[in-house]
Amino acid sequence: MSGGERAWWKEAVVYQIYPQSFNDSDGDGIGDIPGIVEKADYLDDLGVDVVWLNPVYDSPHADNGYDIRDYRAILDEFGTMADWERLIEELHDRDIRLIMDLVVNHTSDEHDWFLRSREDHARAGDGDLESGDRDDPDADYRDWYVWRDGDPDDPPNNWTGAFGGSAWTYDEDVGKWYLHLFLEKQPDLNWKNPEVREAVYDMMEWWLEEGIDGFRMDVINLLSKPQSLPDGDPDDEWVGHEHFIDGPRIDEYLTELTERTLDNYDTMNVGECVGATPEHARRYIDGGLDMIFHFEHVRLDWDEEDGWWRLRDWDLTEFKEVFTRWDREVADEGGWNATYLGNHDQPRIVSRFGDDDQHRVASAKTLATFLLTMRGTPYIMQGDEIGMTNYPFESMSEVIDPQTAGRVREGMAAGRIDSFDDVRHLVRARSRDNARTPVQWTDGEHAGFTEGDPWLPVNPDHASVNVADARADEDSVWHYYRDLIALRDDHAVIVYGDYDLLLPDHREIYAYTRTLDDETLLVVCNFDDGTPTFELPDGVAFEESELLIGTHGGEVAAAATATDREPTDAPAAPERFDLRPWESRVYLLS
Ligand code: TEU
Repeated sequence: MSGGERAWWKEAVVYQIYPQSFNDSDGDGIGDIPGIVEKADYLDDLGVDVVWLNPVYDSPHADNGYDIRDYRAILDEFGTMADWERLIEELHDRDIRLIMDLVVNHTSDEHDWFLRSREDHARAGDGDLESGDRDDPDADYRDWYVWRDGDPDDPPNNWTGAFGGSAWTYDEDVGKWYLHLFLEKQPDLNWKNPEVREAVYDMMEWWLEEGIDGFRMDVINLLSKPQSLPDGDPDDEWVGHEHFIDGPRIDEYLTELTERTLDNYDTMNVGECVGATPEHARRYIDGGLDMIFHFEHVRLDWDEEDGWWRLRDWDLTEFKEVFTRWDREVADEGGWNATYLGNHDQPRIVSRFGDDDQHRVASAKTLATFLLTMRGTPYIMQGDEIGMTNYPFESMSEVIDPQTAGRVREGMAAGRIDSFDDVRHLVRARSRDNARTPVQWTDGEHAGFTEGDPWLPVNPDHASVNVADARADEDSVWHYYRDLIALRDDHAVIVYGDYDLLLPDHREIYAYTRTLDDETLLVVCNFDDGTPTFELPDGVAFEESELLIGTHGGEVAAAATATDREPTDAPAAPERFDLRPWESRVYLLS
């Protein structure tokens, strides 16, 4: 059968909730768990099957929760464990599953494990730090993180952190260096130490026993670092990545992790794998992951030479090539893909892949068409279901995201830029804060997100882009998402059908078929503001056709009359038709 074995997580539509920006229930300007509970019916109405919740754990929030201080506690601003229990109950009552973020490449430097690790080095005479009170004086946490001796002026190797600067910080009190592939406040755990792995599995087990339905695993392909810590190519944007991405023991760690925890439950998991290839994906899936997030399509607009620092013009044919290759090399080989266009680390999808100006609604719908009819489990970032756009950043004071702030600071220090004016276009195009601004519920004050001062400014376009208006308008992006989600439930071909690309060289149209048994889905998306004519290539045979859904409703432009663009109620003609700007259509052929 096509599409491999059936599984609920292949059929599911996942909705990503970034808690601090979703809905604030108590007026402190920060979204919270009771705020999500208030919107449980909203999620149910939209029809999503799974919620992926970004980190809600106790954390000093140096990296918005990806720096965890206590894996088994909820951050005060987000609520309590009782609130969380209420959330999972409300979701499960509506048949919506919940997956949590698993961040175990690193912890916060305020995590008890790291505090103990420092203390134990001190106790062993490695430094001047006083040993604190300990429940278990025999335990030894020295080897829980990646510590190295060395001269305070000379880090153990040339690796850099993902957000800039060296990947090493010298701890004066301990008299050693520790590794952090992200911020100084995010020390990397030492996965070579079996005690670390056991502690992680215990924690995962604890959440699984709480009833969660799986994990999204943060930078999971970075867990294994080579013992010798070799220098990386100094010219790379992330120096050392060839050593710590897909490191020497990664397969062993992933297999052990899934066998010891997830395999004993009915769960789904998705590994975030920066720098991954289809070959990596196949191995990780063999090792127990269900699917991975790769980064190829979200790197198309990075410059080959200057990376983040220059916007690259990309072509639709490259975009098609990426998705087609991943389908052929992963899904056709018995694996499974995760389809995403945006998330909390990426700009808004309509601003990046669509047209957030003149064709905001049509292009947001076309992106939805692709996202929800491609072979793979689709992930919707909160706010994309109403076509939220990038934020019009005007000054450095608005840039909170440590990645963007770090790069701009480094650029200034290196003399690459003089002022914000020199990077405004890059911040606007790339800042991770673009997708982190509060969800726009209404056209009212702070978009109805909070009664206080929002932690991140609300996008001024909430006057016209908001949930209340979108729900009241049958032609809105929101209704279109809802209809597409519902269609997936009715047509197995959308989930399990084989994918075949049509017109690979067409620069405006992304068209493909999905085939299961005697049904074929024909998806035609105009990814541009022109009005191309679609012609069905030879070889797609059918007797009957039905227009299942289209960005411009059931009405289609008059077939094959280039001059007449007036919508008509003429029957859908899949062999040849004109497309309006950013128009998409999905036909069922049988
Ligand atoms: O992201 C991994 C990652 O590589 C991002 O840091 C980066 O934003 C990406 O390359 C896009 O440019 C994960 C989390 O999703 C992110 O929010 C965390 O900051 C990071 O890990 C550290 O935990």
